Amino acid sequence: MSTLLHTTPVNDGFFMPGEQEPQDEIWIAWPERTDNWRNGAKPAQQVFIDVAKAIAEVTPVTMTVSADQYDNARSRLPEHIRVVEMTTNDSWMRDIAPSYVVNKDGERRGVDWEFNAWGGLVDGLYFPWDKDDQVASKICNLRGDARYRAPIVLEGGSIHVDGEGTLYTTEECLLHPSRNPDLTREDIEQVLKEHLGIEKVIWIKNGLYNDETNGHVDNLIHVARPGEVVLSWCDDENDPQYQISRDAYEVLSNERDAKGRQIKVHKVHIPGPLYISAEEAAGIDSCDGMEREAGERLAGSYANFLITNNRVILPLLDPKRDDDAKAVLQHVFPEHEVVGVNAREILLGGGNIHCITQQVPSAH
Ligand code: KQY
Repeated sequence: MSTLLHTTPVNDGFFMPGEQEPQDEIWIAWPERTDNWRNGAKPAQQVFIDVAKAIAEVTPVTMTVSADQYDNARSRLPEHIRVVEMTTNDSWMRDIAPSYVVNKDGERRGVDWEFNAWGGLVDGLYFPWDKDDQVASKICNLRGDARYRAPIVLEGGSIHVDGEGTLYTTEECLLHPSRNPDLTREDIEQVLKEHLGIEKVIWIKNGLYNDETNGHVDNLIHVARPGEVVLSWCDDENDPQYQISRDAYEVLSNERDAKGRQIKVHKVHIPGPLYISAEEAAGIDSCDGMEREAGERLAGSYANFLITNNRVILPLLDPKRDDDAKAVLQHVFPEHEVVGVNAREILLGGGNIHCITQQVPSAH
């Protein structure tokens, strides 16, 4: 049973730790909707299994799955991965699971944001999204964690925190008219401060080119640790990503974080550019909200990795670029094992490994 709290995390002494901190568990949701995942979602399911197995070697994994797919998921996942029945509208745990906050006394609570499928009736990707919006509360309930219902629309993939007072986000997403049109930048900062215990917000202008989430920050950058960020880069002046990455670099290198540090930026070149093939597009059912036409540019990024305990789970997306990306990350995380998973099938659904996972930090 989970208690709904009517105070705020910051008033209660809670803050969100960075992803580089120790974790107790990772949550993932089994993919099945055929207007997002091609060929009956079978190829995506295999990749979700690969990701879950790579994580489960260092961190316990719970997979949620619909009643219809329960037997399939249970039989295809190894026993040590917990499978629980839960209805969702799709499979983006980063955006629908709670953002966990902890305090100095070893307690942990969930922050449950309002979810509107990346834009609601303005430019959301699907309707309805009510089951996704219930996921954070259901996870808190199953785990027995107390929960705060935050008063704004927000997805976990639209923020990165360093756990020492700094939050990174994009103007493109958090100030988009489809999220919280009645709130100013200052109002949003205030809610973030109250709910995540942060002191400073670093606003990057835009997210990755053609990202259907309205520019989630987790597809453009990744916070490696306080004061160090991995940034998606592009060397081709004719690629629309070129200027987006340079603008982000400009902001990151001129800002100081909450503790006054200069931010060290590690550049990782984007894969591709990558596009949906005719064969891939033909395997996806038509949908009103999501563009899945042959030739559509995919928002591919190596920054969309997951840090989980002593591992980094990296999406492999392009044989011409994968090795370089892996080398950059191994350099940024010398103490971690960087494990690559072929992740094009997740990318076809509009996100990547960071987007399909949500961590429960250890509390001590
Ligand atoms: O956290 C993310 N960047 C989620 C991607 C969602 C894509 C929906 N099709």
